[in-house]
Amino acid sequence: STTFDWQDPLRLTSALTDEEIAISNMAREYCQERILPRVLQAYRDEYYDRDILIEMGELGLLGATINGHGCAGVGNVAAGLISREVERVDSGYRSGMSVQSSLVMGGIDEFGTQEQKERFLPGMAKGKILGAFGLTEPNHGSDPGSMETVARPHPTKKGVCLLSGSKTWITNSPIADVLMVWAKLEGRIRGFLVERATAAPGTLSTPAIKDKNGLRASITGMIMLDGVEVPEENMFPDIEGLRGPFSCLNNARYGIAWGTMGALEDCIARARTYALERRQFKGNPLAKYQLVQKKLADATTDAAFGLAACLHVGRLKDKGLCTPEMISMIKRQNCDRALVNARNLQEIFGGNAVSDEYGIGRHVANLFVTQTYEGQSDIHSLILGRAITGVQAFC
Ligand code: TGC
Ligand code: FAD
Repeated sequence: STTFDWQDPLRLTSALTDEEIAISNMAREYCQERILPRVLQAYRDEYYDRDILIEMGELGLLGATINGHGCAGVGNVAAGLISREVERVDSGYRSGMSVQSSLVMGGIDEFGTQEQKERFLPGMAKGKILGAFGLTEPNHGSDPGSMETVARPHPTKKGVCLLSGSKTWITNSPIADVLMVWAKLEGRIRGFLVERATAAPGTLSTPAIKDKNGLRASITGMIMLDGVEVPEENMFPDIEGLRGPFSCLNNARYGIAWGTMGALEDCIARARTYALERRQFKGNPLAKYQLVQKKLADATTDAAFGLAACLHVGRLKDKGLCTPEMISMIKRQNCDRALVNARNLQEIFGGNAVSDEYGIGRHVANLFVTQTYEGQSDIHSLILGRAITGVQAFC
């Protein structure tokens, strides 16, 4: 067709394979029919329904890019399209999925032993084993290299480490079965798979952080470790330093770039409907006014450009040609543009924007979080600035 489609302005669909379109449609149907009806109450109650991961597992949406171990083995573009559909409903649901898929399953797939992969990945792919990723600490967020959590060799038990320290703002931690904890062993950052079921009483706690004003449909907490015994078969054997956690983050940040465009597309659709229905001044719909049209034009353009960039980076990623800086670029740009546009579109709703029934305020609050986690936007500016100038500006 040669007509303009405001829901797909640059014809992203024309650049997708039949398989990618089928996966996207399947994810959309699930998200719109099964999780959209739950989100308003979940957000009000600050409740994360753990069954969502089981349902996603049944559809093959978890760890979707991983080959084998019960995972779907799809390409990076298909995985991005899944994130977009989940976040079209709510960033918190995409968050729970991202942590499970990109950070924890992705980390185990990339750095785990064969035994670790076989032990964790099939159950995680089904959503039966739930994961959390513990990097951020109370005193070290943007600068995880300064982390204080330590692993010490057990004084008497050979091949066992004792983990002590605390992690905060950890998605899924209160309900996770396996916590991927990054800690310093002899001064070097190493990755550990801490299993809740085997931790001695009193050594591990994962309190929830309540009363959030964003991402309320996702569960967030701390990880408090006080001499948790972790056997060496639960440590990643070969990866040392920040390259471990940052490699996991590359995949998750890529997914956020797609996801935030889904949230923005939902804001556009809601604002367009409202602008066509609401009438002010001589019975005219708000959509007739030029200032309102500009808000819709800006947001629709940014969503289309953001998705085109994601598609391009996804294709490069499939060919092994994607760099972390490309991911910083699309993560930063898409989170920033989604947040700015969502805030502008919120104005179209006038006072009704304040009612949670209209959905727009929820996206605005969530998108602030997406701009903050996995590297706040200014941190990604500095990553790009370093790559452009060769001079590092972090400290
Ligand atoms: P720097 O000197 O830059 O690097 C240290 C080592 O790491 C390697 N590296 C990477 N490797 C793979 N991919 C990347 N993207 C990498 N970036 C760096 C680097 O090559 C080096 O390796 P080696 O072998 O030479 O040691 O480290 P720095 O300490 O100067 O880093 C600065 C900075 C700002 C880039 C970094 O600390 C940063 O990105 N900060 C942001 C922190 C962050 O993103 N935290 C995320 C926490 S997890 C989370 O938020 C999950 S939310 C999930 C959800 O709910 O959806
Ligand atoms: P800070 O590092 O204190 O930064 C505060 C501000 O200062 C930011 O704007 C930052 O850009 C700026 N700043 C810092 N340093 C510089 C500098 N050198 N130059 C210029 N500006 C600078 N973490 C996990 O490990 N796992 C999770 O699952 C996880 N889930 C999260 C879920 C939620 C809901 C939230 C809110 C956070 C989550 N995080 C998680 C933590 C998140 O990654 C951190 O909040 C984020 O990395 C920022 O760290 P910080 O909050 O300590 O902010």
